[in-house]
Amino acid sequence: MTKSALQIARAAYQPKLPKALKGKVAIKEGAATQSVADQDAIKSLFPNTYGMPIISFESSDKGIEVSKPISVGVILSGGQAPGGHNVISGIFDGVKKLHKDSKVYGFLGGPGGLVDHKYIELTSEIIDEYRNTGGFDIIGSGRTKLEETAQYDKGVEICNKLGIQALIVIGGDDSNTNACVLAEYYLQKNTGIQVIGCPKTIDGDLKNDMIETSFGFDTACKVYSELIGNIMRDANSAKKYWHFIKLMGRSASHIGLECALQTQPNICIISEEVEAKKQTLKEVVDSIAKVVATRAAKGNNFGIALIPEGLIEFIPEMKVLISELNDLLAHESDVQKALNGLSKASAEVFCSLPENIAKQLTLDRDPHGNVQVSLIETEKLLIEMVGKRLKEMKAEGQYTGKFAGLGHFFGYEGRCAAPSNFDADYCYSLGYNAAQLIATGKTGYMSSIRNTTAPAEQWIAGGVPVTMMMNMERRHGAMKPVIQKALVRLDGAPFKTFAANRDKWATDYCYVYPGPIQYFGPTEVCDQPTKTLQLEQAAR
Ligand code: FBP
Repeated sequence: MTKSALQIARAAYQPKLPKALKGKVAIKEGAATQSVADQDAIKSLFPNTYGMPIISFESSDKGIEVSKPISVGVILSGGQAPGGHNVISGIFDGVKKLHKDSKVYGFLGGPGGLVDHKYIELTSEIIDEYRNTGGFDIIGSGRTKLEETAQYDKGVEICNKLGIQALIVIGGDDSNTNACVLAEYYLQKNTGIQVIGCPKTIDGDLKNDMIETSFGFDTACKVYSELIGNIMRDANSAKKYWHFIKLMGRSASHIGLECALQTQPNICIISEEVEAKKQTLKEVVDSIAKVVATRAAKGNNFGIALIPEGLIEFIPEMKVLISELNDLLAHESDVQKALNGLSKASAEVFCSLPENIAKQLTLDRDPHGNVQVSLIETEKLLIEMVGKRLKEMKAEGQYTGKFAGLGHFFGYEGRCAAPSNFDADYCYSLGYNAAQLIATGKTGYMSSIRNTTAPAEQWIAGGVPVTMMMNMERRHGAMKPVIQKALVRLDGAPFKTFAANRDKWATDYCYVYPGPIQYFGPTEVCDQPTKTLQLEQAAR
């Protein structure tokens, strides 16, 4: 296979590990933990994996030793995120270091591979082909939801057949929730199979005190910010278009916020703020039109607006509509019949939407019952509605400019980029660390690497019980235990920094052009973590 010059050079990159993981590793256990909310409910659902201690690793001469080889099964779950291959190479190197005859199996096409017994053994030849590359193509990913005991039992069958003692699920909040359910079940059934999770998602919404960031967020945001910067230059050169750029991120607006901090656009909508202020769709449109008119008054009939993919679900009237549709469509596949069940208010909202957007809202849900927001063209909806509003303003004498809107959607462009140095190091460390969790017999834990704004050498390695991150939420019309999603905090440093600057960015010339990710060169160019992480850590 022909390789690019960068691919060849990048294959030789040796990801950095925290000092604690470099030599022999000793385990330190902290105090018992509890879930972030709904403690009684979570405890009763996870009697074996609730309350376990937080774990940290330290380098020590009397470190963990294993007497026999370790066999591990790896699953990539959900949307691609840069660095997945490095997690797997970290796992591989970690178990091989513990015992040279250890084996890593990869289940093909996501969690479905475990159930259908589709797998390959990952040899060093295969692993070496994928080090420091983007994508999940080493074994593929999928969104099959592991939620039935029959699926768990099929997993036991294949693990016993291959001698697998532990599964590592590399996934987002939903996949890690399922991994924890699996860990609990395997303990209850005395299968001897451990389950460890790794925090993945470009969306950045799987984070908390112990998980500082999900992998892939850093690289994806850098790719989008490069593209936004390029469009800013174009806009500022041609001075004739308003670019409405929708950015991936199923629910939370972390990606939009991070890209705004990196590029300083004229407008960036933060869904969580829209929800907190209970803004209607009309109010969101009015606020955008106001900035367009203010810029036009200064002769600037161009600009950049960042729109988070999940916005539509945070606008109160839309949220109610979508939640009703989710429940109705979970029980009724005939869309027309399902629509008849809408409340009067939601039916009115539904009818007021442009036909294409209304249709997009009724498309198939993902396996977790969520509406697939990446398929909803919010950027086009806003261009259309802002255009209409500006016409009204013109008629009222409040606007004299020209408005030509162009829509973009950046999502898939960033999910498989070659991981930045940060993600390459972070992912490799997460994987290597997961191997230590397995060697210490842990299950129901997520691999955790902290202190990530410091040089990698000083990162803190360990494990956090997944039950600690859980609360009860309504899913598919019923209350379920799930990892609490981390939305943008309006009292957090990243949002506050954005809010303090956005009025200036709206009207003045403040664009920043981050340029492409750099893999080789000075550390201030190549190794910077996201602004979100830097601001959050600085505020601690
Ligand atoms: P994960 O939560 O599984 O990491 O996926 C996130 C995501 O990239 C979202 O940003 C996006 O809405 C969704 O996946 C798209 O899903 P698909 O790849 O199935 O089109």
